Amino acid sequence: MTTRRSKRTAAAALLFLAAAVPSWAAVLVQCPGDVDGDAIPDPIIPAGYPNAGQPNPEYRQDVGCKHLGAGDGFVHMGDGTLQYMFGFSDLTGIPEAEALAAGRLASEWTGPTIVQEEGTEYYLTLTNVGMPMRPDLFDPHSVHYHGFPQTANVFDGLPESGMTINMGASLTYYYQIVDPGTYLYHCHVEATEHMQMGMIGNLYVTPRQNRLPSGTNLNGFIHKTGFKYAYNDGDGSTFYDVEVPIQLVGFDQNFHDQHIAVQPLPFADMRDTFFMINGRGYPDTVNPGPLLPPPPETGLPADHSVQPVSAAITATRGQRILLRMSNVAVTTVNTVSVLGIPMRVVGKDAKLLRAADGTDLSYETTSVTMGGGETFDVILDTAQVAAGTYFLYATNYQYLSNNKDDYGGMMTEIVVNN
Ligand SMILES: [Cu+2]
Repeated sequence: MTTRRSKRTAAAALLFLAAAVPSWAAVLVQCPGDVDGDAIPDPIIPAGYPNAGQPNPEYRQDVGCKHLGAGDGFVHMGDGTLQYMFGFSDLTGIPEAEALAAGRLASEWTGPTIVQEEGTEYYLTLTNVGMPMRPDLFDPHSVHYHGFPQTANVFDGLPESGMTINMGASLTYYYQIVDPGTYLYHCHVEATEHMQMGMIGNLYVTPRQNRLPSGTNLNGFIHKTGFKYAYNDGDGSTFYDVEVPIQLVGFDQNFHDQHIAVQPLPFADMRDTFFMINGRGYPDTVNPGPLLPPPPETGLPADHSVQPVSAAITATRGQRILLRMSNVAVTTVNTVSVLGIPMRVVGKDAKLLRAADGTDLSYETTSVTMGGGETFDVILDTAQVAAGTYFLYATNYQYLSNNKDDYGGMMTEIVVNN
């Protein structure tokens, strides 16, 4: 039997618990060799810990860590329109105790780019920092690497078969990274909604071939320390000097506006109105630095960019440019073209374009068409081109706009200097 008194006590306990929610928050970074919980392995034990200043016996070079926050935020479109979004923030380097505060409204568009080396044991901590602008929601989040071959089901981010992370909690995903290439990741919770809202980013896995001893002969191509390749090609054919991400993305203004207005979401009408590369509409794409300041609605300091990735492509004549292309737009198939610079597709969906018997399947083209979730590795060779400015642009010309503003959208510039 429940007495009035015990009811009152229960209510008081609930109130107490509600007030104490932040102390429930369980941010736990798991990263071998990381002493202070900032997701950066420490070769030397940091100050304030036993044996500070001594070499850390737990430290291993083959461990890669990252700490992402998942939550909401605001970004600016190319015409200045403010858009509400869901997204990922980079909490790597932030102490655990400060992670929830640091991730608040700090979502980046597009999500933080993660780079890991082939052969790495990769620990990714995802912390759900909550959504201050939608306190009516209690959505969990996850990380799913689309097409990633080294994922245990439990770490695949599918709500149906694996874990998702509730607000105020964190989970560390574990992967053994075996295959180099260009991958993308997204939240798989209510995937259409969360991806349209901005929960997408890229992972680049660099090949072992980058770390060969200087002077190694690759079938006639002499490797030198510092040389970089897209794949373990064995012949230098995917060698590049300059690397640029080209992430094709889009926002549907109506969907985002209905979302912050707590209105029913128009799923069937979803249709992008802002077309972007790396989270920017032209001419923001050619801004070489981070876009600043962030929208005041984020409460972030003026030097904290939530659109940090430039799409400006710059090379010196003779250099080879690797474009890590991906289509992470939810509603559109995208075709992008480059005129005037030979463009060779060397990889697709994180696979070197080569048959099992060694037949070269790479090809030259002037355009690449990408469906959602596809990635392409493309090398631009500037050896035979004149110095000048070239364009990479969507061939669906209506995508060259920032909603109602013409001359924007999915376009960037390639500047080849002498
Ligand atoms: Cu999500």
